Amino acid sequence: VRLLVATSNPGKVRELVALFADVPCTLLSLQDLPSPIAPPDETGETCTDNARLKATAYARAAGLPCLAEDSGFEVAALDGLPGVRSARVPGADDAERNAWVYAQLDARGSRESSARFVSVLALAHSTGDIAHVAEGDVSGEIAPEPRGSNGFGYDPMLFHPPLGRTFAELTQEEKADVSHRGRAARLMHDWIREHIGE
Ligand code: ITT
Repeated sequence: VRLLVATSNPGKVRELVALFADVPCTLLSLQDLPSPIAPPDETGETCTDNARLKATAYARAAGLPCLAEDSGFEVAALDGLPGVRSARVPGADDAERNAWVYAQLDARGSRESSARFVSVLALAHSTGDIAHVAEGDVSGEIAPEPRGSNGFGYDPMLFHPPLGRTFAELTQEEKADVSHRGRAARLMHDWIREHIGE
């Protein structure tokens, strides 16, 4: 069975391919397809809506079973923003988007806040029908300054108290053990192994 890991974000591709390395499927990424697929508009109001919508759209377009993910970074002091809009924060790169979130906190007078990452993985059959959805999250504290250069996105901003480092200071394996994506992936992985034969 071929399974399309449908995300345009290279950081997500890297982590998902490692997390699903031993499912009984041949993993393909969007770059492996013979012709490009236009990304669907993420019109959902929740990460779950958008994960389902992306899995369905990419599965239909490719004619392959498809795994898609919608994730977000929720800052408590910003009432959960940027949340489902995490990829649409203004900025040319991750550093600028991190700076934008810090600027929102500074405008409130303090960088102190709890925050969390959320991941929703959706698996669609090649018809586009949703087979399974799995969620994971991880909570931490906003780091006083961005720290670390591993990972991607908002990883430098989220301090993980149990390991005493930000997510961008963890190795990919350490991050996978504790992250939102690792948690969601392990649930999805179990489901795939039960439902998809060799
Ligand atoms: P696809 O829709 O093509 O999968 P995307 O980057 O647009 O790619 P999302 O819509 O799910 O994906 O956006 C989630 C954003 O949240 C993402 O762009 C990152 O900025 C951030 N994010 C997600 N997972 C993260 C992680 O593990 N560490 C840091 N930031 C993360």
